[in-house]
Amino acid sequence: MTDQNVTAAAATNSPMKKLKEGDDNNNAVNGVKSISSVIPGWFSEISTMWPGEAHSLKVEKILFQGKSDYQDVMVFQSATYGKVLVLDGVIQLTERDECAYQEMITHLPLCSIPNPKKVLVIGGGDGGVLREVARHSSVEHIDICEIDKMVIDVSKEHFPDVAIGYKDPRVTLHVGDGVAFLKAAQEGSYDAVIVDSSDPIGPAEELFKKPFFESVAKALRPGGVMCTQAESIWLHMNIIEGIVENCREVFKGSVNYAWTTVPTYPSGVIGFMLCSTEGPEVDFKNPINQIDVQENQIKSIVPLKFYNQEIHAAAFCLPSFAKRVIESKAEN
Ligand code: 4ZY
Repeated sequence: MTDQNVTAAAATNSPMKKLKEGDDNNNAVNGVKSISSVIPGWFSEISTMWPGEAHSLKVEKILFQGKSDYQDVMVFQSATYGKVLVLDGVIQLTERDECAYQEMITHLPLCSIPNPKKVLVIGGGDGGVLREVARHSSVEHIDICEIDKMVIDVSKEHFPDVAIGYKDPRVTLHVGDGVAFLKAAQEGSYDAVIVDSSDPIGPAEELFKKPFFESVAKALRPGGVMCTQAESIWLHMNIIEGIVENCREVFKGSVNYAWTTVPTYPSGVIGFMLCSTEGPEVDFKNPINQIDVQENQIKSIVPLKFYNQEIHAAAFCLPSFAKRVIESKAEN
């Protein structure tokens, strides 16, 4: 049984009994500290990507469990974060805090360039990034390439306020491999590429490698921008170091790291790598666009919950330990 199976099993109403009424995570039972993943009714996120720790959410009801061609897919109703989407045992979004990720990964790049018109989203099958791109009235066309149709279908059914992004008439959906899609993309054709990947184990592994970044750079116009999910400064400095190194070699414009807080992601934070190609200079730290709230093409879209101009600028302030590593790698 893998770690992931253990976590999924823990969320079911399994016959495992609560060890003793009143026992909780921190209480020793028979001299042994209880393990959160075996407490019935709780989902614990256990992975080799964050050894020795696991964030847990109380499960009210499992709403969907399936196996796609690529991964295990689960949706559950949590006690305190709304509905939760889990892929291969890893939380991808919760209704309560998804705004912090989707808004930041989208508006950090799109508010940094004048009049973005053509945008490509790689991954992001839940539709949340599409919802955010749709707030930009300058955008004329949005391609999305998501490999897993089950993620799209499950999101449309269980997360309508996230998947609402698919309703925008500017969106064209491509179900397939993002790496292949980018290789075939017309050179210089996109103003922005947003890579909403999961962790670099499983289907998303290639999205962290140099050849992928080379394809992104080729598909962007001069002075075009990429924003990619870039893990946690608390857990993954080695991965981040590699991403920064690759991006510095590939992207000849700006290369910056930003981060945000997402309470249900491992360590409670997640980062973004922001890069631009050679051409008109991009100053990611000083946004030039405001989001045009009046011109949403999707009428029922909710107002921004997280992003604003101050938080945009603040996202690039790094703690010293991360700054040392990232700035040394990001130097020309
Ligand atoms: N798709 C965003 C995401 C990335 C990493 C993790 C969770 C969600 N762990």
